[in-house]
Amino acid sequence: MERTFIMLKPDAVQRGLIGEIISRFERRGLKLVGMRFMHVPKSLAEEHYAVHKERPFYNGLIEYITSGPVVAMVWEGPNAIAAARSTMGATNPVNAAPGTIRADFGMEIGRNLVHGSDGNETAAFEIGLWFGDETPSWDRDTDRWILE
Ligand code: D4T
Repeated sequence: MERTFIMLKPDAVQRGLIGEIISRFERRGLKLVGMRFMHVPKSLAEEHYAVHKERPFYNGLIEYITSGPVVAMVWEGPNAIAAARSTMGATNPVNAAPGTIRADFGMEIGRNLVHGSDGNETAAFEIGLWFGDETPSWDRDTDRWILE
């Protein structure tokens, strides 16, 4: 089983798309194991996006992520990282495949609605950063109809 960190960014919250976006992960079969609705402190945003510190878009990105509440989540499933990223679509909505979250709701890379971990190491780092060890395991009764 794999876990991935997913965040609904402030534009998704402001536009009333929380339910719409979460339902896409849920109905696909990913299992929710952590969820927080919160304003992101600047220090947390800076740690989360530390790899982008030298990039020209960094300051705008920090401003955007801290501009309003977000929904931080952890989802679990086989290949959860890749499954979540394919549900989200390409980073830049203009390149995202139709039917993905970013194509269906987004226009520009700086307002791309959702974040998802891009690999195992990133997922472990991000889950630890946002949730510590507060991601409960639970048995889902429908698993045998979703996973072989
Ligand atoms: P996130 O991290 O938001 O899921 O996006 P990705 O993992 O798909 O993409 P990323 O790390 O390359 O970019 C992080 C974040 O920065 C914004 N961004 C990125 C931006 O505003 N302008 C840019 O030119 C790039 C490359 C969007 C996502």
